[in-house]
Amino acid sequence: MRVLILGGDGYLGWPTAMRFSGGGHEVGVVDNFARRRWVEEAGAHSLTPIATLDERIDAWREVAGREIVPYVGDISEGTFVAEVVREFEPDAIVHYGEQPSAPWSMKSVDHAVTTQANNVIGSLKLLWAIREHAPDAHLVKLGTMGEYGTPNIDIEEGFIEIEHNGRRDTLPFPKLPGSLYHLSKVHDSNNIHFACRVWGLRATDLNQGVVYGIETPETRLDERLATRFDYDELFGTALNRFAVQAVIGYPLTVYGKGGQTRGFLNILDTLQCVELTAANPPAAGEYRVFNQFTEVFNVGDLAEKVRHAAGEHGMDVQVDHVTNPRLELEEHYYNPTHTKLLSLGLRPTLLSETLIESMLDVIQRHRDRISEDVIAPVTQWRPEPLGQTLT
Ligand code: NAD
Ligand code: USQ
Repeated sequence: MRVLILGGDGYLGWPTAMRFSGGGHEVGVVDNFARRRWVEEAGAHSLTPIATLDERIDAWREVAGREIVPYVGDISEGTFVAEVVREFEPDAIVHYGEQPSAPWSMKSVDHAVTTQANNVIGSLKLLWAIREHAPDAHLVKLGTMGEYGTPNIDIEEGFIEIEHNGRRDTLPFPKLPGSLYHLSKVHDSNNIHFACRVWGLRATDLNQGVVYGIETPETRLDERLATRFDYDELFGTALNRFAVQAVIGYPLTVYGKGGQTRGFLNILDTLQCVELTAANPPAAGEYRVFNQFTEVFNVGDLAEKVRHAAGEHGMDVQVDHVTNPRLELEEHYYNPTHTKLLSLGLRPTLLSETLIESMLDVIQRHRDRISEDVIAPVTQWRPEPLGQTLT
């Protein structure tokens, strides 16, 4: 299969590129290095030292004897992505190439506009490129569980059967995202659904939960193949941040009561899910939604798990309840369905003490690179905290 990976220099994109390439597929990666710039502008950096994309590709050739073709450019600008799709002739396109941080999207009007323009225009240009140059290609698009928000009913996989005034229909599941970033993914989903309904494209929207983990079998092959790992308030995600905080004895930053409940998955399972999805494409005109996570935790319990595993490692870790910078429900019902990837053969990598301890080991190795200054949450959802009532 010819697989084009948009965002192939990122946290998830680079390991995905190596996985497909190692599996014998022809791989192209597209990136404009925006993530590297955004993190640097925030005064932060990846915990793991990361090679340039060219160095990574050279190292992969040396280690695996395989080529990965780089395309450097911005998918939201001009005709760049159309030219790449025309030249590469992909069978599958894995689209990770977006601004992924909720707090970053809430920092200022410029950050909000950049997030939505980058994500929505980039995906829209991609849809036109597929329509014009590769109408049979399968779009595997990374969406987010946060598109649904936290409604007081069970969350289905993309669609819900509704009875209204005596009539029934199956319609897109209602969306109540909690940040302008998450909202950009809702806009994407609507555009992708439209492109399938109206142009007959085929796509799978992967509503992914929060990813954790540092290493994959491929990143371990050579230090130049490491993927990035962020722990700052903007680009670090909950469990990854807690593990870094534990290593340096920084009290774990549970926001508010810590009852916020989310779907989580290991980076190894992101790769498994994307591989399984690409191997099982939908029919022409079909728009599928898979909820991509393996376990549900609330943030407070997650912090306790890290505290306990770190304790076994001889670290004395405190858990702090800091004022929540976000506007979100801190105690709520959460029961999302996630059966479609399991029925394709997903074998979940569940969060264990051993797994947390192995993350702590890797973080220990890079301990000198950790900067405490970028950990505390400063980006507020509202100009002044107005309490935590979400309406
Ligand atoms: P990332 O920022 O590390 O990867 C995205 C990559 O896309 C970056 O390398 C960036 O430079 C590139 N990019 C962004 N805009 C681009 C553009 N206009 N043109 C070309 N390249 C562009 O983020 P990640 O954590 O690897 O996430 C990948 C995708 O998965 C994102 O779409 C994100 O929203 C989604 N996702 C991530 C998580 C998570 O926990 N990491 C969870 C759910 C969904
Ligand atoms: N949280 C804390 N303390 C922290 C960091 C986060 O309590 O130090 C809480 C947040 O308040 C939130 C939860 O943990 O309730 C998750 O926050 P997060 O920063 O780990 O994840 P989120 O902002 O939701 O975004 C991440 C990725 C994004 C992806 C999303 C999947 O950055 O790209 O779309 O996870 S999901 O959450 O399912 O929408």
